[in-house]
Amino acid sequence: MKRLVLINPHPKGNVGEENVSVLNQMPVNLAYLATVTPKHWQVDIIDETSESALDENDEHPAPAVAGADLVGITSVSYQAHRAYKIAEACRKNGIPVIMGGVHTTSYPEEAAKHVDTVIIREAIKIWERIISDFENNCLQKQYDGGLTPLETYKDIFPDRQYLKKKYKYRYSGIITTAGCPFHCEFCSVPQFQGKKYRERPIEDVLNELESIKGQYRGLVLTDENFYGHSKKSNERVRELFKGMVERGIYQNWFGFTSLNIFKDDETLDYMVKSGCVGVLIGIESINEDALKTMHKNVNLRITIEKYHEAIANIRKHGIAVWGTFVFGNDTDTIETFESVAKFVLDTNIDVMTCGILCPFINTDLYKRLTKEGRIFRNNFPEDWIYYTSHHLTYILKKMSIQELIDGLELVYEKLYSTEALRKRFQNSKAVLNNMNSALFAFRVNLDWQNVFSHLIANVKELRDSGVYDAALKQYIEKNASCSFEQKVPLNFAETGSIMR
Ligand code: B12
Ligand code: SF4
Repeated sequence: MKRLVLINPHPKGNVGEENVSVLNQMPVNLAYLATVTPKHWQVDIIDETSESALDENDEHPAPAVAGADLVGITSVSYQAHRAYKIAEACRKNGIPVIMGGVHTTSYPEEAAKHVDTVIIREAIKIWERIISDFENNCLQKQYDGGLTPLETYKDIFPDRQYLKKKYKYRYSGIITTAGCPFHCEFCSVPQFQGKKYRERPIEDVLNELESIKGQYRGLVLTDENFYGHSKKSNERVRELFKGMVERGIYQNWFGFTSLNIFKDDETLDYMVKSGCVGVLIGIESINEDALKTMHKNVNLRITIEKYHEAIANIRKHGIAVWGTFVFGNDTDTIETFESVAKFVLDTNIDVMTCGILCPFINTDLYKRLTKEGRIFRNNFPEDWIYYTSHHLTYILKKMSIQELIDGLELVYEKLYSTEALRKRFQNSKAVLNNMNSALFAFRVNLDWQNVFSHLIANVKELRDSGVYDAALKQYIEKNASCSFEQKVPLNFAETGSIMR
């Protein structure tokens, strides 16, 4: 029997969302590939967040990988360098490597230098053919799986059992839609999942949910945004949650959505009845100019004035609001941090997590910052490890690196000190009136306390290394004669920022 090993790489020492217990869930993409692999193959999956794919010296394939006939690796950008290292070790041992996922889709040219075969976009429809090409010795250098009509997923459920048994995951994910018609400057989703919002038939989702009923402590809807695309799509999603209630599929879950769900009491009601404990909402910023630079139109449409009402209404239903924010926009100053912390405390958002703006490869943001010569973490592929939103990768515009650190520390102190967390938990308990949701929020906050302190440590490490100062100096010298540069203060060493 031929043996396939599928790998989810993890750069050693990275502390990110994978360290949040409710987010530490199985790689559903690899579980899908396992399902569609022909039955005469034996499939093993290695998740490097739990187990290394290389030996103790990080040089040769670990025993579980060594005997494979074929290796498949998934990767978002920050995993790419590790993925290439694993690929190199496998290929040296004569094992061909196929790589797919977000990073290869966004940057296939780079991946092609490190692996035998690169897969662009989604692999469900073409995986069988790829395996057959391998068996017939005619594996191609590149395949494009295109965007899968989600009806295709009918009766194709990811093989979760194998992973659950092997790593004892308590959380999993489920696809109900894919794609996004918006075009936020920093986001790579429309680029690789397409701009068309694709919806999976409700019956199909319900059948899958039923098949795993009671097996997971929590599920994440992996949709980038499950609500607010059109009246028709809102009706569909309402039917989905109603269907869960009617079929008695009670399951604690959370998903990503936009704030505009707040007006839809009926859907919120079905959500909580079906087991929803929280919604993660990309608030990103409470500054209209910052939202404009990000092209975050979905938020601009709601208007910032409405945020308070929107958050209060979602919470009234017993659903925790998890707001995500991004710092480091060109309009952000040291004052931004204080106002975000105040906003979180005023609105009593149950969970607040944040990141530093990240120019993911080939997004509009990446192109703009590259054109402006501001990206200094550009020694690829090594530097991909910094592309997590938990590192600073480009020169800030209106802040010094010290101001970024001070601002992040202020937010930490106001929202993440043990006393602040205790108070916020009391508020979640009282207002949500739903212990499941309040405990969910508290658990995320406790885990995020650790992740957030690592994020701050990352920026301090960058400051202390002198890399940022050197990049800033170089940037200023290079641009001394251009018009943008006229705004650069001569005393940049004092302010450490491009513009004041
Ligand atoms: C759910 C989700 C998560 C979950 C779960 C991730 C997981 N382990 O499953 C959580 C919340 C934990 C998470 C964490 C992070 N995420 Co995330 N996440 C998503 C989200 C919303 C959906 C991913 C998903 O499950 N899709 C469903 C699966 C089935 O599809 P898929 O992965 O694309 O796989 C298909 C193809 O790509 C291809 N394929 C994939 N791998 C392979 C491998 C082979 C061999 C082949 C042949 C094919 C193939 O075939 C698959 C089936 O068709 C995406 C955005 C999106 N809409 O895709 C962001 C996204 C992938 N995440 C992103 C990021 C940055 C992160 C974090 C780094 C954030 C952080 N600061 O820590 C962490 C990294 C954690 C980790 N180790 O992966 C970015 C990546 C951007 C980039 N260019 O690098 C995305 C695109 C979001 C964004 N807005 O930009 N994430
Ligand atoms: S951030 Fe959300 S709304 Fe914006 S393009 Fe990405 S997926 Fe769409």
